[in-house]
Amino acid sequence: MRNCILLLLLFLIGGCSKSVTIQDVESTVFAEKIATNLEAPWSIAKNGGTFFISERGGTIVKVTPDGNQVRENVKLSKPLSNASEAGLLGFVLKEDFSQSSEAYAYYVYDVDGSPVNRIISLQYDGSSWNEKDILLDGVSSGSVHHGGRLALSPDGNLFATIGDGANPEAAQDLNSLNGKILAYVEDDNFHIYTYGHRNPQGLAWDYRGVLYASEHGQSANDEINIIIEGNNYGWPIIEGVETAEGMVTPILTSGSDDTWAPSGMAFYKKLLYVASLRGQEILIIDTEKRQILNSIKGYGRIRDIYSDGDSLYFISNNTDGRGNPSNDEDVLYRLAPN
Ligand SMILES: [Ca+2]
Repeated sequence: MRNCILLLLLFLIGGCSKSVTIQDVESTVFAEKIATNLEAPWSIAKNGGTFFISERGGTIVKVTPDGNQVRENVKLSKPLSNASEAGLLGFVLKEDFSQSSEAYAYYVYDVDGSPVNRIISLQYDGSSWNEKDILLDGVSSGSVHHGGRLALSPDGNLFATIGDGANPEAAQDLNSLNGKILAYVEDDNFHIYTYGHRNPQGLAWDYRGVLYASEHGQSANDEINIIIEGNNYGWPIIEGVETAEGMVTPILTSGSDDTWAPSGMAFYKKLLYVASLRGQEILIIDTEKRQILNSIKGYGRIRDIYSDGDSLYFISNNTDGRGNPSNDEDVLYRLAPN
């Protein structure tokens, strides 16, 4: 009884956030299907009550509040690369999408048979998406590790994650854009924000505006890093818990024996939710305590997670021909709030 009173007091003064939050999380684990029959979905965007889900094959699925689901064409000036992990990847709506009908997208195409990354703006006409301006081009991307995540910072700047393109040394080369997180200020160019990354695929800002990124390690040693401009995150010199002067070690790593294959992520109620492909789960992380509190399993490989502040949404990733998924369809889910 005394413990109960103590817990209640801690709860009332907000000092028991961890256990309260776990209860909160466990009660939200029921997931509702919002869209089904997605094909290798990669990124979730939302405007009002309408979702736009990018698919790696070069389409966007629109899901309206009444549940109507339509697959829309994306007209690009180059055919998409068929390389492993390549295609239409990151996708975000511009902040003023309701007025401008513009979005940003990240895709991989081939030059002389080799994959190249490009970031563009897209103009939406209500039923299809058309390439408008090229913001970044010509980032050669090797056979794998194309990065591909796009995200808008709280102050509206576009960020992009670029993989090392299977060329590890490029991550330490400040003349290369491979193995970098880039920032773009409107009417300017992309610049290198941080470097020494292997294949980062998730970006999210916490309630204080601190940026975090997820990154695929080499066979294991997946990482969650706090991203601060100018920092070197070590790849390929260090990985996982290894340390070196002038290089940053992650706040969390899967360790040398485990693999998450982390992709998209989002903050929700001050906790970080990370999509895990190989782990076939959503990791729930307290970034201040640097702890994994819990995970949500049972939906197969997870590619992206999105929070609109009221609910969390995620997409499974069982149809892109990778791994050994336990489910065989791809779905947009909503994690029902309490
Ligand atoms: Ca690292």
